[in-house]
Amino acid sequence: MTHPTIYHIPVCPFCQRLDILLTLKSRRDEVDFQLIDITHPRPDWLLHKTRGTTALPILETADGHIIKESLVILQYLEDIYPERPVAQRDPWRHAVENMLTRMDGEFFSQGYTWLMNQDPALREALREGMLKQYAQLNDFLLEHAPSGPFLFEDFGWAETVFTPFFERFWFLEYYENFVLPDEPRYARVRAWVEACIGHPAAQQTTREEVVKLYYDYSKGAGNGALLPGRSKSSMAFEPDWRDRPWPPKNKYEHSATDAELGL
Ligand SMILES: N[C@@H](CCC(=O)N[C@@H](CS)C(=O)NCC(=O)O)C(=O)O
Repeated sequence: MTHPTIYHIPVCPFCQRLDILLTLKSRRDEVDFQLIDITHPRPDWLLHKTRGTTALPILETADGHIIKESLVILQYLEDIYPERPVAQRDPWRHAVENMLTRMDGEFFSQGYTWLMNQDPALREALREGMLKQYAQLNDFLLEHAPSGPFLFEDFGWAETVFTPFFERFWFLEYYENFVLPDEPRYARVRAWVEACIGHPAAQQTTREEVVKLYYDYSKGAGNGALLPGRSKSSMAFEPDWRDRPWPPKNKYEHSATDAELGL
């Protein structure tokens, strides 16, 4: 093997981070990307590589070592392809982007928890929780990068980490009618989100793909799990999402069948 190999799941936000970083470095073609179908149990050869863990992405180095965790893999790629650095080199600037990067976990969990919620009574609290996350990002950006749109001059490390979530949260617009209110307290983060989503290196997915593939998540079934009465997950490779209809939006009132989802 001469190139590193990344084992990844389509539409996985953590996997998209790696694709974005490599695209920024113009190194996308130097890594082999191997798709894994999340709707089937992991194959034995893959479990052997991971010593039993199932989360992806993982990277296999050219000499056969396995690296797990998207942020660790990002750093490895940054180190082996040091030209066109994406992370900041100045210690203070690097600390700033790391502080922002560390806010990714709560942001991700809030969005996915809301998407997977099945209790309409919790909707308002989940919406508030999501707004709080955006307000925290807004505050951070106002302190460290008031003029923007990015944290520093260009789309960089923090943008690579967050943009896949901004794009996944199209599912909140669709299934939860969530829009960031047009208010000054979200203006800075809104400019950041828009600039991130519009960047040429972050075009690996679309609103339509996210909305269609994440239908089952919106009904509470994550990671390719099967919902009652269904024989196929919305995360399945076939039929291609482009050939499927848009799913029903009323997740609290209705459970779509395979046929309604074009599966
Ligand atoms: N902290 C991990 C999270 C990776 C993760 O949760 N990946 C999901 C796909 S989006 C996954 O593999 N889920 C299936 C599983 O864990 O078995 C990272 O940053 O790489």
